[in-house]
Amino acid sequence: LYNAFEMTSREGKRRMLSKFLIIACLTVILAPPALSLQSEINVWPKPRLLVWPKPLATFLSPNFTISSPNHQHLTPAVNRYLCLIKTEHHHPLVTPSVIVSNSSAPLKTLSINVIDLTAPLQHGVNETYALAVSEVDGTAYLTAATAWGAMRGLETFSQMVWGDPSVVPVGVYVWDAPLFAHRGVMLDTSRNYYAVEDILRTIGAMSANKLNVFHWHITDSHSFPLMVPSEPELAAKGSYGPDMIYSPSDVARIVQFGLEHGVRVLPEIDSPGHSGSWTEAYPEIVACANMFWWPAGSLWADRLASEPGTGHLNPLNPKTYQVLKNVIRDVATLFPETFYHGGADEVIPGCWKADPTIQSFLSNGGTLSQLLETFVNSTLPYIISLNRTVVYWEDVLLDDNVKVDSSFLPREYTILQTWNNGTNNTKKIVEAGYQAIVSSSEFYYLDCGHGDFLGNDSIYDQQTAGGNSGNGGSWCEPFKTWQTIYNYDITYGLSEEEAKLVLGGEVALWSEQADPTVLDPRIWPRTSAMAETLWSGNRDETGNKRYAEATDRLNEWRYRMVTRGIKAEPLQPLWCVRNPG
Ligand code: CP6
Repeated sequence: LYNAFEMTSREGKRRMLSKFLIIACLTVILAPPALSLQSEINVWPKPRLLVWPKPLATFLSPNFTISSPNHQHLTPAVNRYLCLIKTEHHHPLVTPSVIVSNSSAPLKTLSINVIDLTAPLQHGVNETYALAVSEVDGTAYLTAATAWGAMRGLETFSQMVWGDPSVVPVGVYVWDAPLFAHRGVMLDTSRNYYAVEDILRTIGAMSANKLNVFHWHITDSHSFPLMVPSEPELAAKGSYGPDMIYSPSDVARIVQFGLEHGVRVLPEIDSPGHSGSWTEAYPEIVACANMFWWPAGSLWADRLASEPGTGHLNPLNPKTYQVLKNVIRDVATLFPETFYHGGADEVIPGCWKADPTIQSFLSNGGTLSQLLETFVNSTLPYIISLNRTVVYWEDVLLDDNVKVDSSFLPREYTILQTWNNGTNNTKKIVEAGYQAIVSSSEFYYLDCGHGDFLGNDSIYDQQTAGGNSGNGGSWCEPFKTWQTIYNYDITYGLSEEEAKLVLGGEVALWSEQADPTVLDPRIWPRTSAMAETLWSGNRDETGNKRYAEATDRLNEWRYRMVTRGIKAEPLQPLWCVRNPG
């Protein structure tokens, strides 16, 4: 399917590709992606297979064009990449030592062939592509399973062009496909507001890193920034202000931008916890809206104002479901994505217990878990009826205090997103037969660059840094380095069968201490580390973690992101370039 023979026979009149391509193709057919030859071509994330036996290159023709089938979302992507490839002129930190062969014609065409143009952008869509740059006929061939795979291949090709005038390696063969289908970034737009442009820039950078899910944690206790057409009061009263509301046309723009970048936009409306912001419009459906559930006088609450009253929707009030179902229905209309994230994290017993109607339910023998079961049973079937698969945070099944019986969570329609206890909870989820998305807070939480205190004033006297425990230390320390993120094996300790239930992973940027001023450097290039681990893994051919090679390549990639308008943090001083190790 993806070998270059088909491409050459279809291009019958053109000269045969050189001998090595045949060998490369046989390698692909006989021994898929295991062995990849060392190359100096910087592509991030690293392709599963990249063969470039001779360091030959050619110039990009001034008349370079991309030929591609017409497709609603691929065509805009092709135009974007054509412009990028012609104008980028990226200067590598260490220029690959190439021979610009005079037998090679300048590269005139990138010819795209898509096998299934109808496949929609949804979980599990085939993102496979193969790319061959001919040594002789001035053409590069990109064959992709779907339009979305073609976008991945276009990105790879764009990263293979450098210099001014632009140079392209020839005699290159790439075969590529992701290890994990779900590769995401979660952004919290409730604690702080992000403009639509910030979200689009993030989705664009995700696409450049071959990430494919923008998990949008839209609402929380702090603000309700989404205009829900049938419940307009929620945003009118619960947002930070009239200029901090995402309108239906804003959402449409974001969804459209996602489609043109091969990035799904997965909405989360967090409930029943984290719903304090609903109080402004509907105080009658929210418990404990004004209750602070952490110790009085804690720095976190009082000084940093990280959490207002967390506010939980009241599962016993029929009005709750009237409002929430309107929200769910409108969200399903606004977002074509077939996953719907319902939240269900961090139900705080003291919050529900503060409500008088819930108190009488509990004193008549009811339990907190029954309350959550009532809530799930009154919403999940409705979400499924809208042809959606439900994603919940793992708490709904694994929380120590408030959780539902697994009989309330149908396995074929429920995915659990883990964030606690590293791979232990991932194992618990898949052992229970559920599909998992991994966002382990110890590895994938990007929150705090500058740290934060959870405790009392005595923290200032501590001589040693505290962990994420007890009275001292911080809820978001330690800072996760890119190496920490890169190193994490999300299916560690799972059997092969269990590992199949792990759909992939997401980094999470909670926004108590993030807003547009720090968005890019907080996310990039650390998220590139996860992007590579989930796309092609973090190990070299011998099974060793590939830190050294990855460091140079990531550094290079970071500079390219900067020239593309992403303010990714630096990894090294420039001195390292002038004094290569
Ligand atoms: N908000 C929501 C949060 C967090 C979660 N849910 C969170 C918890 C612990 C840490 C960071 C973030 N701020 N709605 C947990 C899923 Cl360390």
